[in-house]
Amino acid sequence: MTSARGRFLALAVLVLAVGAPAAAAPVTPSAAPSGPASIALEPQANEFREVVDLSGVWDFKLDPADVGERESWFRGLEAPRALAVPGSWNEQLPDAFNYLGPAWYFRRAFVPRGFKGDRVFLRVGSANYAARVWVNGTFVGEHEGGHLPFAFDVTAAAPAGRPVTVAIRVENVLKPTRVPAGNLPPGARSLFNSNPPATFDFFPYAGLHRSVVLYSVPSTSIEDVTVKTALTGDVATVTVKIAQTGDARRAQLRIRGAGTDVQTALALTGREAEGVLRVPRARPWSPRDPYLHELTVSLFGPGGAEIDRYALEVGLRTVEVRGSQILLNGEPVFLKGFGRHEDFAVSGRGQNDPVAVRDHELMKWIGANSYRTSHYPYSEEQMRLADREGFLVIDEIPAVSLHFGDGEENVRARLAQCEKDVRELIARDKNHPSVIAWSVSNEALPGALDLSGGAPKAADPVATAFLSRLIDLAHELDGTRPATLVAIMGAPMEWVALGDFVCLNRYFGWYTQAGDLAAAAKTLAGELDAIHAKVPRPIVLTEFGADTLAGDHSAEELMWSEEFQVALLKTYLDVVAQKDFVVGTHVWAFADFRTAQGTLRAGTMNHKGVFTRDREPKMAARYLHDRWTGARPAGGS
Ligand code: GCB
Repeated sequence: MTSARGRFLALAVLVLAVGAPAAAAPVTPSAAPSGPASIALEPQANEFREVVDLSGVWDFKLDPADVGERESWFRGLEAPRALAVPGSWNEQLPDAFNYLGPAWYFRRAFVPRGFKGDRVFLRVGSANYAARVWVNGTFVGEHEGGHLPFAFDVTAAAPAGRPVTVAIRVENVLKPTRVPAGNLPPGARSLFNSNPPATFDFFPYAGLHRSVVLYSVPSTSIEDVTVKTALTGDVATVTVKIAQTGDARRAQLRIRGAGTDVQTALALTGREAEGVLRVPRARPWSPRDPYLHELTVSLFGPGGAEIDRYALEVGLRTVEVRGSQILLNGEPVFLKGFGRHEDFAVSGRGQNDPVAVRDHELMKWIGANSYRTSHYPYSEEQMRLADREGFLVIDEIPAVSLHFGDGEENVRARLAQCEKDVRELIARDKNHPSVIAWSVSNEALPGALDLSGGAPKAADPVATAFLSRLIDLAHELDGTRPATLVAIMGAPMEWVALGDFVCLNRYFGWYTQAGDLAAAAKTLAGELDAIHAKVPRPIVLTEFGADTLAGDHSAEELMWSEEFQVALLKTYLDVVAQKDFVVGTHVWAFADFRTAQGTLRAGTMNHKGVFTRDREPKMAARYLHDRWTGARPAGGS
């Protein structure tokens, strides 16, 4: 048993530490009085809280000479262009497709009078990759890392009942020290030789990818809520830990739904308190019945009046790894689904709710019950969709293609960023019933890559310590979910063994043994057995697939044809059906997606989608639908 795993099991019986506050990069003290604020609770509107969504068309300007800050562009942009938020700039502006340097967003808004007397925050859902923020010309803070929110207290900078300006400088310069990395020095390991020089197989879209909101909370308010659920017989125990800002002395917890209405009072003597709600005849959450209860947390003032409230949708469920199985509510579960991307024409990586809804509908149609947020955290809206539609999500930080051969300093910088990502992800997503596991990396790269399926080489201890640290951190922050990492073909066994369950990406029959599916089946079967013999834990096949040009057909099942994609998926699913320790299959990928330019990617796209980029089904979609919905018997896989 590895130390990471051992520690997880020990931690599982301890009370969970409260979600860590957001850890944005430190800001220049003289310029930013308040520092980063907690991103744990998504802003919501009710009698005590207000939200102003600044989505829409903003002023925008590229800053290739990086003069904006010196020339005070934060006060307004001369000759601005129009750009939609949320949305990447790369496909909205045809001349900026490959541009990843600094650019400025600016807009005017109004701080509602109703914000008076409250604390006011500006929250950015995702800025890829680094952002610096000004409100009414005052620098309020900065943040590194795409895909996760950050917020600043702007009460002083944005008085209620007055106009306000918001300026955000965003850049996505690819650097070896970033996560994921790019622009590696010559000789450093990278799987791709692409333009832009990413180390990963998806386009490095840049910009404000999710909403920017101004919101208010009362001066004494709920800052964080952490929910843990347990099931004993038909009774659910809901343990709720709250943190407040201010000095309320009394709180109330209430859970409603499925004929239940249970509440409990909570005495507060400091910042944090914990209470337990018992729900008799509980209706557990599951993919088959994704029922959500409403949990409300209220704070009361000295006179007994309610002064703040926060509502959360809660699923009563448990997740556990036991032996070679993943258990949901105590029952073995098989994960059927996909690796996906937030990717669509024109909006790029920008939050696109209609596409997210269609994706979840198509996944339900096809018979899927699970997906991985490959290769970065998805929008909060998607996580709520997963909760209500009943998907089992492996929630991943942006640590794709980690490499370790470019010196201690760079490795240390990436570790710090990964740790920050793990903290921010768990702070944001810890209460979603859909999230069944944390993934702390995808395809970390060994020094020497061997794709043959033979015995892997020994690991670089620095890399093992890096990955192990991330698994340990996920366990420290959340004792209720397994943590894992996704292993590339040929990854050292030391890495494969770090997760509470094993995740493998395999491309036999495509990148190796090209077009030979009989050989691929043999290699896959042998390798699964060999890995399970060494690491007797459940295995999820987190990627397998074939690039497929929609409309390309061949009776001989030739590579790139729709027939070949069906044949490859069938080959893998048939092998898996013989291995009861394989508890999940995620096809790569749900839909075709944009990549950087390179010789491997025709049309600047990865074509391994079962759906095209505009979500039309390839033959494989019908095949999976028949197989996964039981229209064609095929074991549990
Ligand atoms: C992988 C990566 C994924 C790629 C995929 C491919 O192993 O995890 O990001 O897109 O292979 O299609 O090559």
